[in-house]
Amino acid sequence: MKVFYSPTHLQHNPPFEIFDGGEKVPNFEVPERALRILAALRQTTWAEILAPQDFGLKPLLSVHAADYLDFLRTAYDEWLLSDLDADYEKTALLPATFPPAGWRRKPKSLLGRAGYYMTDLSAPIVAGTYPAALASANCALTGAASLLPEPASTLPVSSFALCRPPGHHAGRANCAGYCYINNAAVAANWLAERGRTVLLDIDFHAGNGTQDIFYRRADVLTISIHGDPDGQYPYYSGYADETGAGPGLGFHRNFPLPDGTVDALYLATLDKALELIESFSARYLVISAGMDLFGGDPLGKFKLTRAGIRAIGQKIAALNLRALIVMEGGYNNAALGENMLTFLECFK
Ligand code: SP5
Ligand code: ZN
Repeated sequence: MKVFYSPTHLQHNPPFEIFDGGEKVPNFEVPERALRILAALRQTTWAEILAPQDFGLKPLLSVHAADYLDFLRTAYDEWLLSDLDADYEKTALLPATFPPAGWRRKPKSLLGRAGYYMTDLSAPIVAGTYPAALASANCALTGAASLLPEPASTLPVSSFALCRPPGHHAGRANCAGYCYINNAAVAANWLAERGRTVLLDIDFHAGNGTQDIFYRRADVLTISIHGDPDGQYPYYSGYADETGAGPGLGFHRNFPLPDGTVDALYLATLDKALELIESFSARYLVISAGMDLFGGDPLGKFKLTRAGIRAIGQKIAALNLRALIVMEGGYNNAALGENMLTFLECFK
């Protein structure tokens, strides 16, 4: 299996985040996450680890607003140059003021724009955020391109984009939840120009950025299975009655599940999602693969076992679609390499 990885992610290492409730903690989305998965892949005989190609900005601009990408590109340098009289080191840009829904003024000032584009306190912008986010998106795009051109064989083809930072909370014009550019959405949009595409999100957290991006589109079916957002991040979308809008009505589905969800309930829910995927008759499948569904994840509330992760992989792989697996969350670093290998082995 081809694996796309760029060491540029190491430049993105935000020092902290702030939890709901106000606790300031070391950022959970650390370089070690990708390094653990890379190390596990290097132990295998089947993973072919490759550098991504540079696809430029065009495929990103099909998914994200140009002004948002400009903000990501320039924000940290502006922060360093700003005359804000800070008596602390400007290691990370993070606003503390956000517009209520419907207030759409976009201030010219840096901190005004920061609150406009940054949705929560877990996605600070540091010196290396923009290059790392670009490299991450290029891993997803190169992975998507590796599913083409059609090989003579009819066997399914799968590849893995070892993306870091992750992407599924990034919307058309906002970062959030450790995510800056929505890697899976960029790849799914690119593939959708070449064939019917489904995006299935199994990260513990609702894929709210992906929902935002594709909500009015019928050409990409998006499905997310996740912890009930009424009690879990990202709180404000991911509910079962959100099924798309306008021409996209019926082409987004959410499957919220309760705290403590075990393998059996998860797999029964996955079966419903897979039925929807089969009736969509897709050619390409993008999987937002977050391993924070694993029992005991510090940011998740499910109780899935490793056997459960294998069963999820086997069921999805049995669709026999050309599949791009895109790394999202997963914060039990000691288990992350093995968990991801277990999932990927179902697709090789
Ligand atoms: C990509 C991804 O998985 N992003 C997840 C972002 C979640 N951020 C908020 C998590 C808050 C969890 N509350 C933790 C309580 C720890 N004791
Ligand atoms: Zn997550």
